[in-house]
Amino acid sequence: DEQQSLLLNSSSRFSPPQGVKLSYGTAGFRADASLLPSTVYRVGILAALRSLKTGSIIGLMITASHNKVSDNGVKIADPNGGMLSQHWEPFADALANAPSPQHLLVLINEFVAKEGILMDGVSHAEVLLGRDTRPSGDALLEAARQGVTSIVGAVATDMGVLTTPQLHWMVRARNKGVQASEQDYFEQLSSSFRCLEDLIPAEKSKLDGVNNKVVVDGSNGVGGVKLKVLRSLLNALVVEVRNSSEDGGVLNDGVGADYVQKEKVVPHGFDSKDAGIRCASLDGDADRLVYFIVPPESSGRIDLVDGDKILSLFAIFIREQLSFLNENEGIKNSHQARLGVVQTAYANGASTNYLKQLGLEVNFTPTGVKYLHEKAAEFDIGIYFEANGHGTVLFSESFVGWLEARTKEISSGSKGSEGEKAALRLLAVSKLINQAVGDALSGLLLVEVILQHMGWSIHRWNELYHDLPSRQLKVKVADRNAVITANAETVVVSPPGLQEAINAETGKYHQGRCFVRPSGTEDVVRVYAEASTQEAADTLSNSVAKLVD
Ligand code: NG1
Ligand code: ZN
Repeated sequence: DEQQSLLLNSSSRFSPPQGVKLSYGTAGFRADASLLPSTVYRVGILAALRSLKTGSIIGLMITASHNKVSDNGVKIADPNGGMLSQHWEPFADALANAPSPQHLLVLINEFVAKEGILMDGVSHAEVLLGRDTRPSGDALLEAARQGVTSIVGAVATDMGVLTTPQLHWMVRARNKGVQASEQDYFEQLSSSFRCLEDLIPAEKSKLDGVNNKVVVDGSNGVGGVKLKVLRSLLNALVVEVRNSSEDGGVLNDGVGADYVQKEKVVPHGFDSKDAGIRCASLDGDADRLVYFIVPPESSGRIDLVDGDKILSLFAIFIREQLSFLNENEGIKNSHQARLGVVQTAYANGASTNYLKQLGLEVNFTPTGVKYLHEKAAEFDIGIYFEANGHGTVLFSESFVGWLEARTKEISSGSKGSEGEKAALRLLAVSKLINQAVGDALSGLLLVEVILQHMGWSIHRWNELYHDLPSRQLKVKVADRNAVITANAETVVVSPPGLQEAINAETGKYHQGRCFVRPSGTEDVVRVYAEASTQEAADTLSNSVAKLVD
């Protein structure tokens, strides 16, 4: 019929690369861009089917994040703006690796039958397409569009060049039936930021050591471009953007959040003239954010203020607001909100200790945003961050509903009690911080306004606790999946004996901690070690790397 011939016809234009096996992984498909047209086309088909199945709008983002400019990738945003449901991942793998159009058709027909997807030609499907600034993005977007429209009744809407979190935000907003243009995104972020600024305690706003300027490294990508639009809607905050895509530098080359966090060195475009000022780095698609300080002496090293410290800052602020709510509202109005924080094993041990000392509930999940996000969604307010700077703050619908009801009672003009102000602040945070995925732009605005609220400089913030020295290594092995872990990847269960050997090594070091796990995005086993000195962390990681090899 019409559908079958449409698929056969369009798929014959996109032959899969020979001898390459692709896997959806924790961050979608990623590879050298020249290998990807057929994969992106097929993910377009998958997105259209997902839209038919869910009766909702789906997102398709073309990006390879912090990877090199010649790479690209593709991932799906589900109706709520989160990652593709895990039970569709095997289908994504099968589609990408189907050797011929005929195989592809069989796979699609089987899957459609199994999932009970209605392909009556009448049902409507819509996929929002976005891409980052990579030169290969244009052609891959066209492949995605052809994939989507090879399903009868499906339309593809090109949203243009976007950050990854912007596309996720739009998908979520469209499915909630609210305004979802890029302008709406900027309006929501800037208005909730201004609301938080207006609620800064008067005595805090003029403290020493706090200035209203931040200098941002855009990784030569899309984030800097969007940040320039956003800053035009703010007045009190001065944002200087460097390494923006139109500046001509190479994407992610010696710049960006991944580089700064892993190498702990000054990115291109920054030098000792920036010593002591507040600096931040975004990654290539602006879903990661880290801060850093250039020290006065020109060693080339930086003081890193990573995702763990961003999490800690958010946790302090939110905990303070919750305690104002509880103190001032008494039992009658009080909604005992459950606050939880979520980390992975890569979180610096000093951050975990600090959060526990604050009396917070700290949870651990395996690496991968989807796991952290899912755990954080169990709380009224769930804060999650990876050390690399990907994270956000999730608010439960019931708690947002409570905040909305509570703040409606507040007569405009009189911002009343501390409890009322706290409710207004929390509601503004829920609008500022992206509820779909980690978002460097909304994260940056929240960090900035909290620092102003506290009257803190970046130095004061960085002094919350001192990171334990750590070292991360990669080991190439014959089969990385021979390493099987448990307890949020902190223990090796297979091969037998490996964990005992790791324990024996780790036990030799003061404050030693070490774990190994297979990477979800690279063909390596990662080794992470922490100890009381850098030398000890280095030696521990090296000896454990030998055990893995
Ligand atoms: P893998 O390759 O599974 O370690 C890396 C990052 C993750 C996450 C994903 C997705 C580290 C140690 N791992 O995963 O945190 O960001 O990429 O991009 O940073
Ligand atoms: Zn990214």
